[in-house]
Order: sequence, then C-alpha cells, then structure tokens
Amino acid sequence: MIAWRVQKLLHQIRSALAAPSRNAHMAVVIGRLLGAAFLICFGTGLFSHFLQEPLPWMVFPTRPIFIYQLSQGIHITAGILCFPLLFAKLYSIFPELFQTPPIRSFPHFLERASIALFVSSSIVQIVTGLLNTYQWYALFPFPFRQTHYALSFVIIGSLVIHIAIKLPTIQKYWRRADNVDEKGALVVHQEYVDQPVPGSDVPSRGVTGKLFKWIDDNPEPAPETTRRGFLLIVGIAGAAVVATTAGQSFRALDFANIFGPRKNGIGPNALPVNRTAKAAKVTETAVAASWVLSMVNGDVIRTFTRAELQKLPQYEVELPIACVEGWSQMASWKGPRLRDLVAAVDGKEGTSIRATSLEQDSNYAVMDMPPEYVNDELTLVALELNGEELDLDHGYPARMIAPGRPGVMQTKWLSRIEMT
Ligand SMILES: Nc1nc2c(c(=O)[nH]1)N[C@H]1C(S)=C(S)[C@@H](COP(=O)(O)O)O[C@H]1N2
Ligand SMILES: [Mo]
Repeated sequence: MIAWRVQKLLHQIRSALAAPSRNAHMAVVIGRLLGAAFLICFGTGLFSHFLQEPLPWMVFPTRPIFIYQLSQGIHITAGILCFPLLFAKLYSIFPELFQTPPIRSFPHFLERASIALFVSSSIVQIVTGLLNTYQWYALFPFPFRQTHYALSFVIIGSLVIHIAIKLPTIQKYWRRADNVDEKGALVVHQEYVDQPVPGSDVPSRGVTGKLFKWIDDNPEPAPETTRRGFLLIVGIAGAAVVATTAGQSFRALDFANIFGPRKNGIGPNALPVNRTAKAAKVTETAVAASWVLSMVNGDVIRTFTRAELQKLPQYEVELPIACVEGWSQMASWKGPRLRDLVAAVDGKEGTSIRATSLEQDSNYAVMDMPPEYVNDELTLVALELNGEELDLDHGYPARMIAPGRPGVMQTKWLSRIEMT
C-alpha cells in the first residue's frame, strides 16, 4: 500500500507538472542545441588543454594568429549559452523526474543514473567554468583546469550513454511533438491500464507498472504557439547572456559587454592586466639595474641587458592576448624576434625553449614553447606595447608574445630562456 501511495503521489505530481512545452519533442529540440554546445565546448576545450599540456607528437597551427582567441572565445560563449539551454532542457523534462515506478528495471536504473551523473557534472562544469572567467578560483578547493578537463570526459561519456539509450525517442521526436502523429492528428497514449487498487475501488491510473508516457493525461494537442513561445523565450535568454558577455572575446560586441569581467582597452598600455607586478611580487626584481635576460644553450650562455635587446633588429607585430578565461584583445608589440636570440647562442632550428619568469612560485613562472612558435617570425621578446614602453604590469622589462597561444603562455617578466 505504501508503495502504491508513493507511486500515486509521483503520478499526481507528474500530471500536475504536465505542460504543452514539456514534451519529448521539446526535449529533443533543446537537447540537440545543448548537445551541439557541449561538443563545441569539448572540442575547443581539448584544443586549449593540449596547447597547455602538449603530447610529445603534437604540432600546433600558429595561423591564423587569432586561432586561440577565436577558439577560446567560442568555448566561453558556448559555455555561457549552456546555462539557458540546460535550464530549458531540465524544464522540458521536469515531470519525468517523477516517473512511476521510479525504477522499473536494471537498464532503467542505469539510464536514470547516467542522466543524474550527466546533469550534476554539467552543472558543476558550467558553474565553475563561469566562476573561473571571473577569476574566482579561490572559491573551490580543487585545481580548476584539471577538474574541468576530467569532468569533460565524465560529461561526454554520460552524454553518449544518454543519447544511445534515448536514440529511439530522439529518432521518433526529432521532427514532431509526441502527442501529434505524422499527419498532425492528436495521439493519446494509453499504455497504462487502469486497475483497481487492492482493497479499494479507486482506479490506479498509471501506477500499474506499465510505461507512463509523457503528458498522457493531457488530452489537448500541445498548441504550436505555446511551443514556439517557449523556444522564443529560450532564444531571447540565450541571446541576452551571449550579448552581454561575448564582448570580452569578440570586439564587435564590446559595446554590450556588461557582465564580461574584462573591458577592452582599459588598463596600462590600453590593455587589461591579468596579474599585476605587485601580485606577482616582482616590483623590485623587474626594475633592478642588474636585470638581464639569460639565453642558455647548454654551455653557451649569453646575457642581454634591456639596452642590448633594444639594439637587436626590432620588429613590430599585431598579436592578441587571449586568456583562457575568455577575454582577449589585440595589441601591437615591439621587440627582437625570439629566433634571433636563439641564433645568438647557436640554438639550432627546430629547438624548443623553456622560458622562466622573475616571478616565483607560480604556475606561470615556467613556460615551455614548442619549435613551431620558437621559429615563428611573429614570436617576439616584447619590449614595447601599443607604442609605449612595456608597463611593469604587462611584463617589463621583457615578456613573451607568440601567435595563437593561450594568454597563460605569454610569460611576463622574463629572466631566462633555455634551449631544451
Ligand atoms: N609571469 C607571469 N606571466 C603571465 C601571467 C602571470 O601571472 N605571471 N599571466 C598570464 C596570463 S593568464 C595572461 S592572460 C597574460 C595576460 O597578459 P597581460 O596581463 O599583459 O594582459 O599574461 C600571462 N603571463
Ligand atoms: Mo590568462
């Protein structure tokens, strides 16, 4: 009897939650968009991950120069778009949380467990991802990047399981609502059997253990306008969150950038600062008269004062700073080419380098650069930024700038460059 009462309650909740926009077709429509957004995030996320932790055989494209700016801008924008989409998806399937009976079989248990895993990991993923764009790392007690990377496989894995299990539903409702047949006529599902409850004459609709179909109890066809209206709301919400944040990555939307944490053109040298010299504790070492850049190739070591770096052939290049956190900005840089400095210590073509910053105890203090960037004519040891001397906060006396790389690898306050 207790089980029966629980089932009846679930059934009642589910019936009460039924709404025209809550149907399998809507779940599939939103699911398609959400799936696409997740795949885009996964692909661009892998690109960003392997740029920062390359496998030995990997070679990366250095053109177009904005390749990382674009891919990471898409990553963050698609990730932000997942908020309204995931919300809409949960809305559309909400009555299904109250299925009766809650678990019908072992496969059904696996199905629901994979969805639970998928939903919870997705929420953690996009929330911590968003917090990360605001640099609120301190809020979570785990390393962001590794967690974000590991969770992405949990999500894509459970998404694959989810899609595989739901494939029949997805195929069936890809194009049409579930209470309308191919000809647009109303279909009323009656897969459950009304049976009297033991010891009572109340019929137990939908609690006989048979499959309860979506909105079975809704005898009205879902009005097309209601469904359109729902999609319109989701569309407006999506457009609004994108418009008010994407300006941090896409210049054309800069005017509408209300919530994006970084604003174009604001900061010393007209460029936002990621970590200040003060925060990096280099305010003394960076301006010390004894500062030199050490170029190291095995036993061959040469040091360059800033004046000596300035005497080398100077090049001016336009390259973006494109932070993993999503903000990016184009800037103009001037200084000697890295490959000329490498040649000055007889570094061979095709060498990789390891750059070390004056900054201590930081994930950004040491940076490895593969040969395709070392050899690139656009890769500079920058001394000037946007027509002025490099600001202390932007890496004075010298910082790395290379095409197509994440901001984290554009090491500031250089002190040593070693051939590896
Ligand atoms: N030594 C050092 N270099 C660094 C950083 C840092 O914290 N320390 N931050 C990196 C990050 S995450 C970015 S996005 C860029 C930002 O450059 P900017 O502060 O000059 O705009 O610098 C990179 N170089
Ligand atoms: Mo960054």
